[in-house]
Amino acid sequence: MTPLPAIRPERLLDRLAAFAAIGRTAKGGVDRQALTEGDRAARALLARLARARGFALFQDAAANLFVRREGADSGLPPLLVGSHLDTQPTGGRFDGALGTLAAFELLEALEDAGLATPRAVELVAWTNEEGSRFSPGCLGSQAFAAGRLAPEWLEARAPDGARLGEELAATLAALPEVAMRPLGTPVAAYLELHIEQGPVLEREDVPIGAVSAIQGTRWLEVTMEGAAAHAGTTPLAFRRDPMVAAVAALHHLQTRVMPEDPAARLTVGRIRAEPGSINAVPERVSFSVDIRHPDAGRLAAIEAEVRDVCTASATAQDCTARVAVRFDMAPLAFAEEMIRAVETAAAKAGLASRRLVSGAFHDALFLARVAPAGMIFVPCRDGVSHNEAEDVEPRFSAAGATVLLGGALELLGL
Ligand code: HGY
Ligand code: MN
Ligand code: MN
Ligand code: MN
Repeated sequence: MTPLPAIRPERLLDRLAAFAAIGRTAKGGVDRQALTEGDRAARALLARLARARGFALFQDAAANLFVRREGADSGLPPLLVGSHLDTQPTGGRFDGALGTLAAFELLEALEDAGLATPRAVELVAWTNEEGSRFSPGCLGSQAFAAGRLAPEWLEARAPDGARLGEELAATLAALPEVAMRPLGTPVAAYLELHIEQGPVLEREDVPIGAVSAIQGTRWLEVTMEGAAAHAGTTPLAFRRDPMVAAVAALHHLQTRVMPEDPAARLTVGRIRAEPGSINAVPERVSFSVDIRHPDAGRLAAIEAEVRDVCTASATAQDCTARVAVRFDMAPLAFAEEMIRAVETAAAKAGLASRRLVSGAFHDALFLARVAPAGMIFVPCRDGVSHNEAEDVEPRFSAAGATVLLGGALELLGL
């Protein structure tokens, strides 16, 4: 009887440390933004580790990177496990990396045990989950689910001016020996381990979250336009100042939306004035609005409120306002059998679990469009994420990887 595979926690922690060193920031976080040299270095390390274990490697036109351990019937769609390697500009060591490296640990545990699985098991590292360098987020998993890379995405520009098309080509070219495969190959099921990025599990001292749903997300880009003018000579009555309009709109949004609806999340993370000169009234002010809500109707209502407030604030300053939707993901409920597979795996490992809704979006949102998808959460310290102080206790990293392996065995019927 082949012994059941087991996670080797110290090996997982070593891998996490090795990847955390790629793009490490002075404060001990990670800056490994999508399609940068750091992202390419992390992909190269994963490819090296995979080749050393004899796993097959593939990538697709969206630069999603796959590591495949063959199964008894190579014609069957694989079980897919994974997450992302790209990070926020001041990101943490675990957001994305934990799920990706726990998936690699899963493949190694299967290999160490010599366990023949009925179908292949594949790890995936999705391209540009974060969306902070290039919009939209979840670009790789969206392209995979749609079976196509939207041409307009290739024109996306990073704050440093880089064009996504070139960065994508450079990333593909950085792994020339990795075989290409079509976008959107069939998948039997998808399972992702991720840190909760919120306070619930830690506060309740529960090691495993069986994610029941993911709330909706909508990203808006607001552009207010007025007239550039001299800071010293232009009296108030002659000004058409988009900064005054933007500040009025932001004040309304920040003092009304979340206080009036505790389930709503509204974040303005980026604001830019052009030409950005200290002694010129700006011609243009643009800012980002990240809206989250578990209810699709409320998400739409908040977008409408943003539009109304921005138009009114701009008009009051004899300016104009444009609001573009950059990213739009409806709330998603995971299938009951996938939530149960996570709960069963946790119970078999003797770990307490509880269901919860994800406040963050994830690649699993798009995988759920093409296959049964599920997510496992583990606690992160103080619920902090998208912050260099992000931290996870080693016991929770091991617990998450154990449940990922257990969930995979459940889904494989083993
Ligand atoms: O923004 C998000 O929800 C994800 O963490 N990138
Ligand atoms: Mn993430
Ligand atoms: Mn993130
Ligand atoms: Mn994610």
